[in-house]
Amino acid sequence: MTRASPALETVRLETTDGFATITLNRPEALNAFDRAMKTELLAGLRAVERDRSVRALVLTGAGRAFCAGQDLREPFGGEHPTLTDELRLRYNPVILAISRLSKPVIAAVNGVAAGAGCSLALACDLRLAAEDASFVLAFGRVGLVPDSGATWFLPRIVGQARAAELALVGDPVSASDAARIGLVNRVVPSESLLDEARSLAVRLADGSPLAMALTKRALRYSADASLEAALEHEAALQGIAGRSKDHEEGVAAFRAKRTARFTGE
Ligand code: LHQ
Repeated sequence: MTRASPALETVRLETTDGFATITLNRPEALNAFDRAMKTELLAGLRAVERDRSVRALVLTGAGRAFCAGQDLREPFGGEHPTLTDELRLRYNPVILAISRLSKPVIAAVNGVAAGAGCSLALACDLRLAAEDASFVLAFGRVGLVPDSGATWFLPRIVGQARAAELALVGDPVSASDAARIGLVNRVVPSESLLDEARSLAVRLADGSPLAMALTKRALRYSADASLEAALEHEAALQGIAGRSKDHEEGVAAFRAKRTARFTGE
């Protein structure tokens, strides 16, 4: 059964088969971020974190774009927030909520991902791109610096040299080039993007929720850690995983040659 969350307008949140889909829903503005959409996206992410029946998340855009970044029609300065305030209050919490979400997040990039929309895709754990998707670090074109985590994620995903090229030159990257440089995990035909994302989400949702959460934590920790610290952190997390019912179930299923049924305990 599919459950939809009616309280949200600028994003859609649906839950089915153990995973949730959040769809950015301002197609007339290529899903550009206005204040309402940032607030509602954060609310949606928090709802996904709370819902124990949800074990993975797909993030996508309505219409022909994934997300065109900041809504450039929205005013800044004067009585309105500064860009610094906007980042601290609205964008950064969204990026942290995705990165800290205890469930894997798949960006199903259905079209252009520009500016903060590109940052949003970068913050996700996995990226599937439609053939006609593209990625634009559009910040420089409007006299801004990459934000919403782009300077942190990009070099870690594609390396310093490519990150510098994407951020400084700012040319659009096609889906096939994005796959070639490791910016996306896979390119799929546009008409099957959501089916592919959903079947990946179902596979992730069938895994151990505890192992998924701890794996995300370990990968995130290792990005800032020495090898020594990462080894110690892995050992500590493995202690937690090793005491879980999911580990017991995984081993029992292996021995019985059957599929494991994980509960997250
Ligand atoms: C838009 C937008 C948009 C509003 C298309 N806003 N309407 C910034 C400030 C504050 C705090 C924190 O961080 C940031 C970070 C950022 O995100 S800076 C980067 C902001 N984004 C951009 O600079 C991208 C601007 N958009 C574009 O370059 C193009 O629209 C792209 C390449 C995304 C798509 O091009 P096309 O496929 O040719 O579509 P289009 O340009 O014709 O746009 C279609 C409609 O969407 C159009 O509206 P209209 O009423 O004329 O049909 C655009 O005005 C609207 N739209 N992006 N960001």
